[in-house]
Amino acid sequence: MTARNKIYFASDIHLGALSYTSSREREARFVRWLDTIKHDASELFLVGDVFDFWFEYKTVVPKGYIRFLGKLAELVDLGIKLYLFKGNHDMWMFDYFVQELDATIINDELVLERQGKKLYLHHGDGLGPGDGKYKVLKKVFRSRLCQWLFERLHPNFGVGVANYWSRHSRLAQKDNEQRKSDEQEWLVSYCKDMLKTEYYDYLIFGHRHLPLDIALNGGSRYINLGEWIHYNSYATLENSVVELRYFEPKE
Ligand SMILES: [Mn+2]
Repeated sequence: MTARNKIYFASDIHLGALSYTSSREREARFVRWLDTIKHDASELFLVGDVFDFWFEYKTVVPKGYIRFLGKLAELVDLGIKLYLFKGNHDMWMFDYFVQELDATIINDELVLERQGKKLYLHHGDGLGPGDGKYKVLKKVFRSRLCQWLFERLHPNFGVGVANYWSRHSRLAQKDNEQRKSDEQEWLVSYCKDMLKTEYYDYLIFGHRHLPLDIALNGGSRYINLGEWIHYNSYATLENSVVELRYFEPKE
């Protein structure tokens, strides 16, 4: 029995995305990864967009993902603490995972200290300069009224429309994301701004869909967790160091 001395971070698995077959294949891969971490993980942070779409009705949740949810339950039952961040695709998680998985749901950012390091975590949507349209949309989508109205739609229609919309998001585009200059990597700008007033050792995000580990001023690092369609990327915190890693790399 190994010690539970590692913390794991992953994001943007987008379960349900692209096609049923590709989602099932990705789910199986992610479950294999969860199997490899279950003996040494103390905490698991899923930093948003785990689902390509999620909505909880009062008595009903979306179909699918049973192996993934079963595996999460197994990890939680082994004593691993689970954190689920709301992403821009799955902001409508309410109390189902709190009830079933003892998960802590994070609405926006989470600041915490682990292994003597100060961490800042956020999915990454709606931060930094620009993207004004999305910032407004996020406020609307997250409002109780919007949720209440969506809940009134029949799921066959509501989830149908949502899935149609998801399928036309940037994930559906064929090309991988490309690294931009630091000035154009808007989360880098956001981190640099934040670091002017508060020190963090690691600033960890998803949303960018590109695994990144960028040194910032003063020894801080910006980590982007990438995604699970092209990269199978994740990060670990072990011996006070955060490292970006790849599960079952293609080459
Ligand atoms: Mn995403």
